[in-house]
Amino acid sequence: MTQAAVTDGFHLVVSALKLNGIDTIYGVAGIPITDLARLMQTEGMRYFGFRHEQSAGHAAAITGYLTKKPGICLTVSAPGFLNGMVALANATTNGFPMIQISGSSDRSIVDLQQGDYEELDQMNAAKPYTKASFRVNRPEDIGIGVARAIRAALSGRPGGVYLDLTATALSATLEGGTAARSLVNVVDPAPSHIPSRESVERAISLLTNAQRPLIILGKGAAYTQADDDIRKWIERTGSPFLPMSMAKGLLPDNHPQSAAAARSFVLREADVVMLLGARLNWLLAHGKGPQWSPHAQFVQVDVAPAEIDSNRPVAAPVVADIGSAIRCMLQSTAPGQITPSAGWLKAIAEQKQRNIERMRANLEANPVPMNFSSALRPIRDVLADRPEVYVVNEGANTLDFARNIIDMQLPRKRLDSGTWGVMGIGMGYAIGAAVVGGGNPVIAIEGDSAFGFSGMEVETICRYRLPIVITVFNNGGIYRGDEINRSELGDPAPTVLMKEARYDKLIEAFGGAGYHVTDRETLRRALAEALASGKPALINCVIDPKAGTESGHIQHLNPRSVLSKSN
Ligand code: ADP
Ligand code: TZD
Ligand code: MG
Repeated sequence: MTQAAVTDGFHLVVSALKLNGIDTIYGVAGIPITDLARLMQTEGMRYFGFRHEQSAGHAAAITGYLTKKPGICLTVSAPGFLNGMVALANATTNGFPMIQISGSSDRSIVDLQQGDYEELDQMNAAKPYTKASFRVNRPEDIGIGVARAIRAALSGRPGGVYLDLTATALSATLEGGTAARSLVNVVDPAPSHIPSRESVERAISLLTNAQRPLIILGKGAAYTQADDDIRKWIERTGSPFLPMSMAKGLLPDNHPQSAAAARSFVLREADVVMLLGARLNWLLAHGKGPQWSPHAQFVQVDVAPAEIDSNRPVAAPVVADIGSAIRCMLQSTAPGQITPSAGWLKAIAEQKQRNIERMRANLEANPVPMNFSSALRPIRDVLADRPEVYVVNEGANTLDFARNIIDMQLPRKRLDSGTWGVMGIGMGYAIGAAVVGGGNPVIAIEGDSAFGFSGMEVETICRYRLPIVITVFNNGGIYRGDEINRSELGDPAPTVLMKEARYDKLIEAFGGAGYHVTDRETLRRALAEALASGKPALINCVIDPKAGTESGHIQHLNPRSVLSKSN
């Protein structure tokens, strides 16, 4: 920081962030942070102004995931703060490092509930949804407040942190020398966690004795950026692996050891399962039930000690950061020491072949109107030659089909609804990836319902001229567009959306390229043209309203009334 005779809270926030290598901010301006956003730009930071704080927050969260530096979302008080909170809570749930910074109203009035402009006790409201929640009341504490937020977001299991900046602290002045001394350069904010030798030996011994090992890669493994060592480890063990959705591409989906096309089979039959940065939550049926062998034993590598034994007993916990753990394991395992049985590998290969044949038939079909598989076919083909493109994906059927059909070849290119299965990440993640993703383009594959949650950010995409192509899978509804209307008042059924909606017109309003496609070949051409242009585009893909299933692949989680006439 250049030492002025006197400075203020606004300047201190900017200096504290810059000192720690943070140069990108997403937010919505207003009292009391408008001048902060302005100052960020004049001080050389990139500030991206959104239409809704939730999308700004999602952009920040995915920035954290992709860069391993906390993504920053800047909001106004009370309602702006709350709008951002879904994204901050989602970041915490997914383990993405993010800091939401919100301005707050006069504390003396807020605390006595005397009805200030945008009054809310934000720090306490944020606590249940964050890793940590701090408030800065004095300008001289801004440096340490930012430092605590950065360390809390990045260390251990990463997550969302809330940092409350009172209007008073922002506008207060401070003598230049005192201000400079108050700033903190955070040293080693995410220190390595080296595993204990015993834990590594226990894990290796279990894997060495396994007949039917399986390695499950989660987004914790993708986040770590230990890509080469993880690949070496998988190849050294010769074990089949399954990527969770955001870990797709950590090793390419066409890697011979990938068991993705035999998922149910390997989950049911594996005798030793190594979890690498993946939780045994609902996405893995909690490790229980008919999907799993009751005799399977687990190795779990995770930086969060309390994650171990969360759903099933873990025989070999390795509490460590994945990079360090894998390095130790590679050092302690000779080539050929861990060898899956030949029968196991053969059975998986056969199972894979059967499923690949079945999928091929679906991908060859060319129905009119398009269904999910046939619309994904041209996207799959285009992406096969463009591995650097980011894929953002949300919806129900649109998510399930795309996850299975779109192969990923590079790590951290697939960004999706994640642990909560949340709708609304679409445009925020797409913008974040376009901003920090090295200039690579983004294809957002969106259900028509999912798109609606953040659709207004199309204006943001056009304003910043980002290379984002949005494909809206328009089946006229949540899950399906053909629900029979049972209302005697003539209201549309709960899952129905407008079938004739022309989402392509939306982007045209802001100068982007709109396409309306009803068949596979037109979609292929539109996508190629849009990607080649490097400009914002939206392709409205008309999908058969009857093509999907209610709740997609998670129907078993959807309670149905046993008494209702509708069943
Ligand atoms: P997925 O949804 O892909 O299965 P999860 O989000 O459920 O993945 O699990 C990710 C796990 O990875 C979390 O338990 C988290 O604590 C862990 N994790 C995140 N970063 C690291 C890291 N650097 N080293 C070890 N574990 C990590
Ligand atoms: N609200 C939020 C924030 N997250 C959610 N997951 C939901 C509501 C419930 N929900 C789903 O779980 S998927 C979905 C909703 C509303 C949308 C599915 O419709 P879609 O996809 O058009 O996006 P498909 O292709 O029609 O299935
Ligand atoms: Mg839909």
